Amino acid sequence: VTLELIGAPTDIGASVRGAGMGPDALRVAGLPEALARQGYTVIDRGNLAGPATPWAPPTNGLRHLDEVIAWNRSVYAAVDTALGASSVPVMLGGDHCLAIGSISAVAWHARKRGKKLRVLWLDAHSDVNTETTSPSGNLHGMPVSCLLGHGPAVLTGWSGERAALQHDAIRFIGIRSVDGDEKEAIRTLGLSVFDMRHIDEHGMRTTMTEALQDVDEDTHLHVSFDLDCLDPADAPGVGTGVRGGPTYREMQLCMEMIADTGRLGSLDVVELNPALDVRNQTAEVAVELIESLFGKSTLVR
Ligand code: DIR
Ligand code: MN
Ligand code: MN
Ligand code: MN
Repeated sequence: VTLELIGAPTDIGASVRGAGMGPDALRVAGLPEALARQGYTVIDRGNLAGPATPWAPPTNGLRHLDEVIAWNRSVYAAVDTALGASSVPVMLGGDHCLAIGSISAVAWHARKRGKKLRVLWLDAHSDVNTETTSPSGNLHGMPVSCLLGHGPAVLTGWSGERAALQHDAIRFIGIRSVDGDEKEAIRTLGLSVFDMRHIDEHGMRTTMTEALQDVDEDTHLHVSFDLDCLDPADAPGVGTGVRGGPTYREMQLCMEMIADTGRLGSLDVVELNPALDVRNQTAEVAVELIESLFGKSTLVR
């Protein structure tokens, strides 16, 4: 299996600056070498280029829309190329708005291959705002809406269908910060959310068994890993940390159970903000979790 690392160094959709340094912090923490040690062929495609962040206020409820489109076009093209070569794309953000391009490309390929798509959205936030509901205008809070076909028209339909994802293709894990209108959207859209209360009451093992139900040999599994899913005590290097997330150990189990399916076909690693990190700790934690996601275990290999 060949893994293609695709750096997307931008904070274009974020509320805090610094996520643009994420890809290089992951490299400094040894991500390419770690995956190569596990026996994968690793191609580091380097960093994509794109517009600078103007740090302008939102217009019509959307901040930096043109730049967000430009970055996502580049991400789409790179992920599309990787999947076309039968590689596993690993998109290194950058903020979470980049999942629009990444998952749109994944959805296109999954459909072409006749695969069911299952997306695991690991996040403190549900990212299902739109330009009318968003309290901030920041597009990193809206990618799920765009992928479901409800965002601004210019950011939907990239997969060849209005909605890249059907509402039942996505599972949210670790959620604990949901805006008022997002709660409404989750209910009306019928989204499957395993929030922190669910993890507290049932444990990560049961939660992941539920989230991975019906994943089979015909499934393309995509993981969109927002590092603020983790408790900020373990992962302080994020722009919008929220207390009360999964611990390092719970997240390791989550990754191990995903690996056990053998169906992981693509990955986003987003919202790492080295400007807010402590001696690159969050990047190092991310590398360890990604190793587990790609099958590293204590007793095998
Ligand atoms: C908030 C924050 N729900 C917003 N979202 C974040 O601006 O839409 N997503 N931080 O990762
Ligand atoms: Mn997110
Ligand atoms: Mn988040
Ligand atoms: Mn349950």
